[in-house]
Amino acid sequence: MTRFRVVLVGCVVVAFGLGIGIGVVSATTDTPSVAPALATPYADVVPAPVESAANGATGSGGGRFLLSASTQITYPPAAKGVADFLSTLFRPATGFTLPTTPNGTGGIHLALAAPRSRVGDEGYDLDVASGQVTIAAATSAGLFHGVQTLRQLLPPTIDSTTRQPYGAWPIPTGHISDSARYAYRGAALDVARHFFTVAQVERYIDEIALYKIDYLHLHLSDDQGWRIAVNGWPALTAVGGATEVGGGRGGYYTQAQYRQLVAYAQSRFVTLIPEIDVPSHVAAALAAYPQLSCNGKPTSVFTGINGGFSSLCAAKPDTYTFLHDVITQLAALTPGPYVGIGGDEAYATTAGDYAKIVGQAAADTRAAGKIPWGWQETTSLPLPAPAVAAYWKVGAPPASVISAAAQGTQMVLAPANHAYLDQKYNPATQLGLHWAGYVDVQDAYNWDPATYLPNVPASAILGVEADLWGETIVTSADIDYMVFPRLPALAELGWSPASTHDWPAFQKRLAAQGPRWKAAGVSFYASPQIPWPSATPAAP
Ligand code: TNX
Repeated sequence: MTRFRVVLVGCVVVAFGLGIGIGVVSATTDTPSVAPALATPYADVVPAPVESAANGATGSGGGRFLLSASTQITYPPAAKGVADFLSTLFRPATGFTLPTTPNGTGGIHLALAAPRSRVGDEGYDLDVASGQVTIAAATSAGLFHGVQTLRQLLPPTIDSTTRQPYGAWPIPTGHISDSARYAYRGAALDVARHFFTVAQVERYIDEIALYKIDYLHLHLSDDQGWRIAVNGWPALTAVGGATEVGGGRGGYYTQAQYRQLVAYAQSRFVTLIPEIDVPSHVAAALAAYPQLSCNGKPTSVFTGINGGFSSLCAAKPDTYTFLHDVITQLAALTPGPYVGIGGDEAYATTAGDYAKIVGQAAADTRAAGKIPWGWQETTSLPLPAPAVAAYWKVGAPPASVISAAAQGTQMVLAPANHAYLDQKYNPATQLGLHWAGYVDVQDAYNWDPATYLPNVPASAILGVEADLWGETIVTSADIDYMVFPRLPALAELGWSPASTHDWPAFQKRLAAQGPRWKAAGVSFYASPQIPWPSATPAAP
């Protein structure tokens, strides 16, 4: 490896031998060479930006910005959170904690300057010149998304979890202008079937934020577990939280821990949607409080994987006290607009009882100042607007979905045969289920949310959601394997304009993510549909 001398001048690293050296020497240090630049980073960004163009050579001798230990981040005070995030983002790989300076210019410059009329609430302009990187947006969320793009313009080893031997990291010069197609780009994590700790969920938030996902829907209750403490109902967690699929010890979040998750997600511009599932998928709650079932008989906890057999009792006043307490407390923990009330697969509930229970859950949600988020089955009522219904089934939409959408229900698209990340990739996949078929990355990518539901206007589509159900998912490595590479495909459907949709181009762009996941220790499925760089190991 070539070693050369780096001279630290105030806040600028000056590297002799690179043609950009000047200035007064304040300190010197032996530093290994510049990390190898990427050949086509602007063409490889996922999700695809609205517009992007490289405008410089990628080799040595110009056409690049060099990131080093003394690259300053300059920012408007309102974007301090983004500056702080960026300041330590590359520390594991580089050892750098980049200095931050409010109100300055130079270095990596964050600006709340781009007009909202052009980049929207979440878009940004990113300009890389050899002397300064500028990210401009109308909001801090836009700046944050610009930072996530900037990461992908750096070499893949910038995401390493271990220190790399480079003193400077090249970003080829160029420009990106970007904005979001849909406001809702969701991921769902099922913490009910198997419990995931606060640290595991935070890790997942970081993974989804890379691809500009902005909602994380947490499935907090199901037959196999109740995962959130509710004041006044201690057995929900003491009994219902102490189990999981297969009979493991389960777990739950205290309200303080849940608040910690909310704050962590907010720092990544991800909004949490807490979901409790009623009137079915409630065996854990019934094991804790038998009076919520119609026969009132004690039941033991459930550790299998079938669903839809349990039901709250529509005739019992306790049911409504329970719903009110749970929903009111979830709403109080939630800064975002939505609280999830479930509503799927209620095979043990009559249509009339379903309407009473789901109708009351929705009313409680609205009374607590939130918009009810339910599965597509809730369109049978339908819930009065504003309401969100998530389409998950395979096949043509039932009439209730079409009429609810016409009456103002906003649709989130999570069709299982494209968007369920718990479905196996192929018959050899060890993890996952396959009731919706096998879902490889091309299946995840090749559909258009705007035209997917016949007779539902594009204006009724709030966005897309990639759902990881947890029946077979036990570890963070399991999460990674099922989520990557499909989540970026769905994230791109949510973020990128339809005009960029192109499977051959996506195959190539996704391939460039492989070395990043490898560097970051993400155990992804190396689908044979993608031309991974040869250093990436083949799929098992
Ligand atoms: C269907 S999606 C379910 C979930 C399961 C999933 C497994 C939905 C609304 N209900 O309860 O976990 O399939 O793929």
